[in-house]
Amino acid sequence: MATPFFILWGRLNSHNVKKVAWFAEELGLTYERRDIGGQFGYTEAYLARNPNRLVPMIEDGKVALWESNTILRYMAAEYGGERWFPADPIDRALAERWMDWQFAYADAQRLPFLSFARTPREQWDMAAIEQRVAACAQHLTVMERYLGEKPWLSGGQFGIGDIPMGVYAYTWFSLPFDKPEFPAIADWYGRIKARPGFAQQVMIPLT
Ligand SMILES: N[C@@H](CCC(=O)N[C@@H](CS)C(=O)NCC(=O)O)C(=O)O
Repeated sequence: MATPFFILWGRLNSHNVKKVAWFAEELGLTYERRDIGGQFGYTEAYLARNPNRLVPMIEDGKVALWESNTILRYMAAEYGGERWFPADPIDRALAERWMDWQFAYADAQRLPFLSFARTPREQWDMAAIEQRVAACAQHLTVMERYLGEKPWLSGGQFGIGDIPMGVYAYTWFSLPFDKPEFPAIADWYGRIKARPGFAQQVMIPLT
């Protein structure tokens, strides 16, 4: 086996770890993923490098880096080149804004996800879940409009701007709650699902 480019620390049932694992596949980088966080707990050695007590973190021999979207930007710049990290600041910013936008979306989707994946059904608070699903839908209306004009969140071609919301879209489409339909998002998601790295690293049972 080729020497791994980097170590990816983090359990794969984390949305934020999935982003990095998927992007590594897109870039064709070899890496070794090590389970840590959640049910695996943390080691003192890990916490010395990432005191947030969160995953993911990568180590590539040059840097130990945490914050998933920062990791994506770093990987694109360091290992991807112009294809993944355009020199034009406007092209780059128009794609990258969807990465920051994703965090507010993730807040809205947290309760429906945690209820479905990690809470016994009899404890579901359906009123609260429905309220949060409606909040997700409100965010997605903005994305729907954009994807009616551009094929990808990154613009003309798939890029790092699509990665964070791609991961959260898998969860959205997997949730068994009543949800409005978003045709442009469904079309984009169909193309995302066809990417081998996504199928491999993201489309795993929600736990
Ligand atoms: N903003 C951080 C958030 C990281 C985060 O919240 N990670 C969650 C998993 S998605 C976590 O580490 N939870 C605690 C744990 O797994 O021990 C990032 O994007 O990397």
